[in-house]
Amino acid sequence: MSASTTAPARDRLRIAIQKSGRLADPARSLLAACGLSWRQSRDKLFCFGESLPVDLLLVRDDDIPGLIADGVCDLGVVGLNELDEQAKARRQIGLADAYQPLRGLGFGSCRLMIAVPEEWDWQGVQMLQGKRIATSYPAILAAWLKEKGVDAQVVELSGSVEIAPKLGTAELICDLVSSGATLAANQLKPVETLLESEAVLAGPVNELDDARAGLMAMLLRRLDGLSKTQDQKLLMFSAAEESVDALARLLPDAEPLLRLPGAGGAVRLQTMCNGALSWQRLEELERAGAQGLMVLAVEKSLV
Ligand code: PRT
Ligand code: ZN
Repeated sequence: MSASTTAPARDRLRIAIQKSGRLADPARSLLAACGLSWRQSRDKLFCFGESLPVDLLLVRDDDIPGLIADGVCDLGVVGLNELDEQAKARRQIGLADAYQPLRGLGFGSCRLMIAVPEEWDWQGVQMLQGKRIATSYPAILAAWLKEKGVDAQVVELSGSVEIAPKLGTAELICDLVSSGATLAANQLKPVETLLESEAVLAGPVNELDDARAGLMAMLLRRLDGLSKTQDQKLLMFSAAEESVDALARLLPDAEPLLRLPGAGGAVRLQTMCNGALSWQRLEELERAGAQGLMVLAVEKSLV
């Protein structure tokens, strides 16, 4: 049953993040950039929200989907791999969906991949038929094998999956890969991608119906404001009136130039650009008559 139908009305939002590990620091920094701050409790598992009624629970990443499903937490920052695994495992035993990814957060990127011994001449998924595959993601792997029509044995391991072929517990593995160094160190090579993963903000499938709904909407809006401005730069310069058209032609990917009155007959101009503005590009603008060029990073926006 969902939290919204069982739990009493609450006026503080609770977010679960990883206590320590790859996602812990970036999750905390992102939430802080959304304007949240906390008073650290002595046991450090619960951080009381100071700037807003938004508290943090510091837990193992594996526990985050379950905490949302049980209504203990309203939101969580967790790898899509973990969320998807637990969602599929629930479905396999007939439980209804209890959480969903709300936003991709742009960190913790990795891929869930099939990796085989380097000496295998990879011919395609039919090579998996009848093999034993070691993984910590049995539900995702089972669903993928079914979709591919391959009958293979899933060997569930909670860690050190990459040494399973050497130990003889499986012929190949299905594990997370980021740089690929771990696979290479174990004489394995990646051959198939099951999932492209990143950290996500996960929330319940049912909407909240008390004060937390407003807090959640505000947090999502701030997150969107941050991700929208991530690559945006404000470009400012001044120029003589007769140079403005030529300068605008040099900025085809920017928003239309905004003109402001400048001193001594010059026009002050500004525009938003996406992505990097190289030194070369600024020098080109300068040769075309731009003066006092300034590039400013955009920190926040509410749109
Ligand atoms: O204690 P807790 O249970 O909270 O932490 P954990 O040990 O389960 O998780 P942690 O901190 O290792 O990972 C948290 C999340 O980070 C994962 O669920 C993924 O969403 C994400 N992530 C991103 C990764 C990786 N990259 C990653 N490379 N998680 C694990 N790895 C491991 C992978 O399993 C393999 O052992 O790193 C190794 C491969 O790395 P490369 O760079 O050698 O390819
Ligand atoms: Zn974990």
